[in-house]
Amino acid sequence: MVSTLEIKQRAIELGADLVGIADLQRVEGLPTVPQKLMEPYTHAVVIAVAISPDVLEQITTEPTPLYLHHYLAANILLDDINLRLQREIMRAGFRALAVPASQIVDKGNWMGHISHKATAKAAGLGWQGKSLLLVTPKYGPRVRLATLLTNAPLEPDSMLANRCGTCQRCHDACPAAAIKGGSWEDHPQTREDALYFSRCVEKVNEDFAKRPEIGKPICGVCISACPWGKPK
Ligand code: B12
Ligand code: SF4
Ligand code: SF4
Repeated sequence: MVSTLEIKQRAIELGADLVGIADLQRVEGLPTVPQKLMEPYTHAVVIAVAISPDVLEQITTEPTPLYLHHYLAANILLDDINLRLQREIMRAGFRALAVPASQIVDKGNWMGHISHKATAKAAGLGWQGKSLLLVTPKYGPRVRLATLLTNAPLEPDSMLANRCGTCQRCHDACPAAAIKGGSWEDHPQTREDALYFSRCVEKVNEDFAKRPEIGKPICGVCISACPWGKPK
């Protein structure tokens, strides 16, 4: 047997800063790759690794090489923790699938296997802000995320309400003017409801990823602008 408490403690011991459990019924209908990805599973364990505010404070209008390295290192840590949790859950006799932190598997539609933001919201780690990022009360959007799908009978956490309020800082800071600034209680119906999606895609792929010192579709400006989790 593997208990909810054991899984959570293990995730923190391995280096996660936050961990939550989602009942997958909460994200029924979420598009995934492949479409039936969630079918064998009932729950998601969602982990977050905090991004250093010191790294992000250097970002105002564009990504830095330091952020690039930090982003890559955080992805490795997330995948490592997730793989170890997967092995422990499987040893206890359950199915488990560690979804990669940052893999794009449908480049035409810009999708990973499953949206970690959607599972993290369902696991009570935070809300989806106007930037479309997952915003946590403690670290704001300064977290990277990963999801583990399982059929182990775990106890789900409660979800959090949206706390963006009248704030528009990510909207004002975006170098591509991609954030529409709309609000919703749970999640926007489509990415287009939140973003001029192609403007963000173009900025990160055609500008930032083409810079020799960056080379990846990263940005960080909407993360750095958010008041939640920002150093005082
Ligand atoms: C492809 C991708 C991109 C693409 C497309 C982004 C996008 N918004 O989809 C590009 C290259 C543009 C990109 C840019 C960025 N990315 Co990116 N990206 C991904 C990746 C690999 C897949 C995202 C995906 O599948 N989206 C699919 C769409 C459909 O989902 P969504 O964006 O979450 O939004 C919808 C759902 O969540 C939905 N929803 C929520 N609950 C429910 C429930 C139901 C039933 C339904 C139907 C829908 C629903 O509401 C939204 C509209 O439908 C993820 C890793 C992962 N596997 O999650 C990282 C990820 C989303 N990226 C991340 C980050 C940080 C960024 C950037 C800031 C760049 C950077 N690293 O500096 C920007 C931010 C852009 C933005 N404002 O959204 C982080 C976000 C962390 C956080 N705190 O939220 C992630 C989770 C990586 C990680 N491991 O942490 N990214
Ligand atoms: S990642 Fe950059 S370009 Fe995309 S929405 Fe955020 S601030 Fe704008
Ligand atoms: S910057 Fe403001 S509006 Fe944008 S996600 Fe953070 S709290 Fe929400």
